[in-house]
Amino acid sequence: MFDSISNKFSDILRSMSGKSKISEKNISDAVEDIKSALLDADVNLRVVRRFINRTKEEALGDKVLKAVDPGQQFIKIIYDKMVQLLGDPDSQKLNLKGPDVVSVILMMGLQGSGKTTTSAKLAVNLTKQGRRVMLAACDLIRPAAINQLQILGEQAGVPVYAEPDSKDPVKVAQNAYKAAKNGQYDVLIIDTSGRMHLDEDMMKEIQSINRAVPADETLFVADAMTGQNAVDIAKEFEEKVGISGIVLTKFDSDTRGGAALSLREIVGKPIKFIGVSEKLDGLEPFYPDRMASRILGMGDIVSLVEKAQETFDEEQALKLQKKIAKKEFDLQDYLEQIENMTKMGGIEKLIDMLPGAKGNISEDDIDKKELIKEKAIIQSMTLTERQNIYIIGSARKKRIARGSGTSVGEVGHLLKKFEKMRLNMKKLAKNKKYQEAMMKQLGMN
Ligand SMILES: Nc1nc2c(ncn2[C@@H]2O[C@H](COP(=O)(O)OP(=O)(O)OP(=O)(O)O)[C@@H](O)[C@H]2O)c(=O)[nH]1
Ligand SMILES: [Mg+2]
Repeated sequence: MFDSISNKFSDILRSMSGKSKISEKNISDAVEDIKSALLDADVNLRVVRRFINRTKEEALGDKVLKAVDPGQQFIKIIYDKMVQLLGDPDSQKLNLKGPDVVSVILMMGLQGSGKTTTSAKLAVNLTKQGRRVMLAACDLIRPAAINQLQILGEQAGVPVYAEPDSKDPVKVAQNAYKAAKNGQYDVLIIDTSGRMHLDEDMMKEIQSINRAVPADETLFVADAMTGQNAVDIAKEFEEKVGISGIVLTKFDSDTRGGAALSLREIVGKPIKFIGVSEKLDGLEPFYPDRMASRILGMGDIVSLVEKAQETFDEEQALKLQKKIAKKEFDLQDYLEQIENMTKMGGIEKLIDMLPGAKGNISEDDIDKKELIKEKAIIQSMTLTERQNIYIIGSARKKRIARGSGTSVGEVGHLLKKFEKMRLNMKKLAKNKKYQEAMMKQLGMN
């Protein structure tokens, strides 16, 4: 799977990871290579453009150019953007009602995309989660369709509702829903017919079924090998019926990756599952981060990315240490640290890395709610006030409290706390052990 695009990405990223210095030209060249790799993989042009713009903007910033290990930072950006392109980490969950009501999953997609197989796979999956599942055979177009679902249902160990003589899939869906309700099933998966190409009858049929038996999940099933063709089809389904999630099948075959990389961005709906074999256990939840690692062709990408984050944090910590050493740490720096909090790891991680700071900066100092309030207070100060808290008298305190929606007492509290913290930091900076550790890190001994 993804062999071609993976090899290309892996080559590009490896060539960058070896570099200790990276120029703007290096980055532009690498981004161009990435662009052509994506186009070769049949990724939708709009998606390619957006991906490239997002990446280039960030990659050309200081975070890469001025980093100690620019190659790693570059790889991290590509990885992060790739994960973002593929979806949110929690998006693969199905939205089903509680177990005492019937939830409906409607399968839709072109002929041969894998709707029937995926219906049975989902049945197995949900049964394992303790759900009571029923399948509904609403493909009345292809003669063997009902029989196929019945065989799969038997393998999956779930009942199949079918009316072999009916010509009306909407009626069958309604009756299936009643049967599911009466039989106390809690999930009804409706298999529908596919056509070679999109046609109006097909859309009308699906719309009517969805109107008669409103679905909790409308899953668009697409063959991963169809490339960006799948995008136009998906858009049509999204417009006419509404898609709640995407299933990409046949990931076990050699797909170039176009559909996987285009669908989420264009349709704006999450990929929830991927089909990885013809067998009934061949359905996996879709994890954007794992897929990104696969596409980028680097088994070790996650550890590389973590390391890049660490290096970045270390650089930040180093800057902070220099300020503390020079006793220049002010409220403006403190505000920046608070803003770091919103990023993962944030200040806790920085504090961890300042030798001896843990224990001297108490847990109390990193109470998140408190920090949000503090941020508002500092933001209501002028830059001069932030740099020199001693000019803040009672009139200024009043103004700051009003501006930040806090009280004069709270402003005073922050100032006192900050003074204490800075005093501790100064003490720390005088501490011999700390100095030695810091000198070593700053490369000054
Ligand atoms: N290798 C592989 N084959 C799959 C996968 N999903 C489906 N298939 C195969 O693809 C073919 C078509 O699958 P179906 O489930 O019948 O597709 P469908 O969308 O129901 O097709 P129609 O009912 O004709 O519209 C079958 O041979 C399946 O075994 C998959 O994830 N991997
Ligand atoms: Mg089918």
